Amino acid sequence: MDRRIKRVQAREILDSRGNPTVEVEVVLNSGVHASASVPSGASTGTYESVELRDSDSHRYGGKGVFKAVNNVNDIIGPALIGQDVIEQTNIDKLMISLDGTSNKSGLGANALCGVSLAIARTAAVAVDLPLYRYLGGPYAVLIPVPMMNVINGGIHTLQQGPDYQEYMIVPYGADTFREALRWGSETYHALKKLLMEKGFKIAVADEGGFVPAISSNEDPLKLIVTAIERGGYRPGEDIGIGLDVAASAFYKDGKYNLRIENNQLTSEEMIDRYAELVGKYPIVSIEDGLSEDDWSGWEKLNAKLGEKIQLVGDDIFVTNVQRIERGIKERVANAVLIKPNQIGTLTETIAAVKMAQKVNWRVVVSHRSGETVDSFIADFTVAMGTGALKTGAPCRGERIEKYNQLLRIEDDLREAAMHPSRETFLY
Ligand code: 2PG
Ligand code: MG
Repeated sequence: MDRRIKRVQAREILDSRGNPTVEVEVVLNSGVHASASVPSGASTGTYESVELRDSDSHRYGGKGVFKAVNNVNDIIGPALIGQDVIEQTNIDKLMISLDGTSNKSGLGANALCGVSLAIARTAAVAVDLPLYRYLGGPYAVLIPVPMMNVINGGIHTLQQGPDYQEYMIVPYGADTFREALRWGSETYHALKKLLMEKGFKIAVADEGGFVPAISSNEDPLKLIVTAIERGGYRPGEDIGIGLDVAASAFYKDGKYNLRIENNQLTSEEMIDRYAELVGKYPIVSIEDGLSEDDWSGWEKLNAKLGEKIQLVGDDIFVTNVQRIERGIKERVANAVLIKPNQIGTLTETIAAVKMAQKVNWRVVVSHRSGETVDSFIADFTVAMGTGALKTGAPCRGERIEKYNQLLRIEDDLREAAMHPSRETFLY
């Protein structure tokens, strides 16, 4: 089989929010071809690689991606013709040098990411392996626990819900992924019923979670505990709770501005609040509890809660090895969120995962709030053996597709499939 690259073709497609994004198809001399598409964030970290947009106000409010598409079609693609598609690392390195900047503002992280993921998927087809096996090898057998975002707030609801961006359920007590998904879905439906009984309008936000118009950031936790019980599960035994506070979004001049509470808190007050919440509710994970610039606050947060729960850095680390390295040295967290498009290439994403795993940090692979039906991250999570994936509520096709792909992988692995033990989430 001739694995050399014949053509790399990008196009502008739409993501789940109806905004443009990049899709890339790779064609080999043999005729084998495959494609991948790039997701897009809303609560984007300041230090993420640059997502190139056209800024042409006549198209999609300036969000068009023709520039990134052209960079693939005119610059990256021609440079890759004739390369063996399994040379992922060399291809990624070549793209990084073609881009020539430290933040991918040259060609666009969306351009690089689309190509990088499409190269991996095409290579997997060329060697006739499922993507997770191609990337992870024969011992990639750990299926993740899903972290399912069932109540949405913050930017993802255009500030119509709570200040905290994501309230997730984490069905870590299930023995298989199939069971975990069922527990999560049943709890989601119990929550829907509960919200209806309480007179809330039922609408879902970008990631499929509900958006109750609520006046407290703590009330969603109470609702979720009730929903878990009504679903027939034990809070803290079968299903825990995870938060993505996305605190960078409401951090200004050294204070955390909680809109619905009409309250401004210091880092210390936020940390005390988390300690209190962890005492009251079965919270097993807090992501971005503090801002991307509040390193000293993070250090204190980790000193206080890092032995008890998972503290995940998203905006503060942005899948960037330099920032993760600093985080490890300064002991600011015990886990990292991983999003391939935050950094740009698959090779850099894998370096970030490995750096965290080397010091026994937890790794949570993540979708973006603007998604496509591409399920790359499901395979990637298994390939890397991270044990955790957050990809929204069990609702909306672009979220469900990742969960469905994990069902397929679990079936494909048969007896070899392994699942994180309950203790993984209970420190
Ligand atoms: C996050 C993500 C995904 P966004 O903050 O973790 O949930 O949101 O893609 O908007 O950055
Ligand atoms: Mg986040």
